[in-house]
Amino acid sequence: MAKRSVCVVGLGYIGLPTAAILASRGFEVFGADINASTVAEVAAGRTHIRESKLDTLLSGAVKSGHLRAGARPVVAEVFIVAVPTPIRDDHGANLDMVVGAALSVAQVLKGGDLVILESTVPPGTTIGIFRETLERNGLVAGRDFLLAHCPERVLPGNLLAELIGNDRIIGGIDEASTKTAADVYRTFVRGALVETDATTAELAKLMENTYRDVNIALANEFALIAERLGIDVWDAITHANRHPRVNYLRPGPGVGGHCIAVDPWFIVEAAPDLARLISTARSVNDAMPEHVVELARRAVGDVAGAVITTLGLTYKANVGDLRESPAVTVVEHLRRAGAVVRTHDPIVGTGESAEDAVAGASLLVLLVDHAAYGALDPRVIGSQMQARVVLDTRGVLDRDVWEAAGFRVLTLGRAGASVLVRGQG
Ligand code: SAJ
Repeated sequence: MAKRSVCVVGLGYIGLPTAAILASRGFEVFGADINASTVAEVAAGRTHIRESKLDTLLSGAVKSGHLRAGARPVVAEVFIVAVPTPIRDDHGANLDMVVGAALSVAQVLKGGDLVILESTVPPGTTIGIFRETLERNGLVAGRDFLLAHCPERVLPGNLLAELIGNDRIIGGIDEASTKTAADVYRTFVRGALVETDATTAELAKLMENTYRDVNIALANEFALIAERLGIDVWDAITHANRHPRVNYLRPGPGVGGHCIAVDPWFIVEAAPDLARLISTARSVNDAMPEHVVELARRAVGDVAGAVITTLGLTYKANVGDLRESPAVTVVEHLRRAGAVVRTHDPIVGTGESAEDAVAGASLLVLLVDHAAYGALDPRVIGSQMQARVVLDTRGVLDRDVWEAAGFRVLTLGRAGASVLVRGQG
C-alpha cells in the first residue's frame, strides 16, 4: 500500500524544501527540528532559507494543513533524515546529529515503516551506526522496517528545480527498501531513479563532490603555476576546455560551503593511506586564501596598516551562506596581517553600499563574483579610493574597462600578479 505520511527530520536546506514538496504532492508531512526558532518559523509558513520560490511553496503547504512542524519526530510511515554532517577539527566526520536523529526516530518507529537517510555520510554509516541506532527499539532493519540511503545532490541557489529535475540515487539495504524508497521519490522527482545498495550510494555521493574538489584544486594549482611562468591561466583554461573531453572548473580564493570542502574528508578518514590525491586537493584548495593575502601583499607592498576593501563574503556567488567561506578566511588572514579591512556583501547585507565601503581604500579585492558586482562602475569606485588598485580572485572583471578607469588590475592566476612583484622588488 502506498505510504502517505512522512516525517522529515532536519528542516535545513535539504529537509525543508523536501518537506514542502512532499506536502504539495498531498503527503501528510511533519517536519521535526531541534532548533526551536526554525520550528516556529516553519510552523508559521516562513522560511529561514533564501531560495527562490521556496517561500511560496512552504506557505502554501502550511496553509493547506499538509505540513506541520515540531521539535520531535511523530508517528509516520516514512522518515526522511536530512541533518548536517560536519567535520571535527581533526577532519573526522561528526555524526552526532545523524545519531541523534536516529535515536529520536527510533522512539516512534514501528513495523513496516521506511527510514531514508539523505544526509551525506561516510561509507558504511547507513548499514552501520545509523541502522544500529534505529534498532535500539528492538525492531530489526530488513525484517521489521525498511532502510535506504538516498543522498541529496541539489545545488544551493537552485534547490527546488534540482530537487525535482536531478536523477536520484536510491540505495536500499535490500530490494524491498529500494523499491519502497523509489516509490516515495517517484511522486516528485522527474529525473531517473537509479537503484543501488546503501553503501554504494554513500560512496557515489562522496565521489561527486570529491570530483569537483579535485578538479578545482587542479585549476588552482595551474593558477599558481601560470603566475610563476608568466601566463594567464584563464586564457589557458578557456583553450584547454575547447577540447571535447576536457572541462576545467575555475580557480579562485578557495573552496567553501558545507559539502565540497567537507565531504572529501569522509573518504580520507575511511582510507587515509589510499586517498592521497583527495587529501592533497584539500590542502591545495585550503591554501588559496593565504595565496590571496600574498597577492594583496604584491599589490600594496606591506598590508599592515593598509585599508583594504573586500567584495563578497559568502562561500560562492549569489547565495547568502557563509559556511566554510574562503572569503571570510581571506578577511581573517588580512586582519591578522594588520590590514584595516572593510567588507561588503550585497546578499549578506553588510550595511553600506559598495561605493561607500571602498572609501579611502588603497586596494579592492573581489572575493565573490555576485551578479550584483557586474554593475559596479570602476570610475565611481575609483573616485572613492585612495589608490586605484584592484585584485580580482575570480577572473570576472573586465580588465579593459577597469584599466580605462585608471585601475591597476591584478588577477589571480595571471602573469601580472608576479610580474608586479618583480617590478616592486
Ligand atoms: N568553486 C570554485 N570554482 C568553480 C566552482 C566552484 O572555486 O569552478 C568554489 C565555489 O566558489 C564554492 C565551492 O567551490 O566556494 C563549492 O561550490 P559549488 O557550487 O561547486 O558546490 P556547492 O557546495 O554549492 O554544492 C555542491 C554540489 N555538488 C556538485 O556539484 C558535485 C551540489 O550538487 C551538492 O548537492 C552539494 O555540493 C551538496 O550538498 O553536497
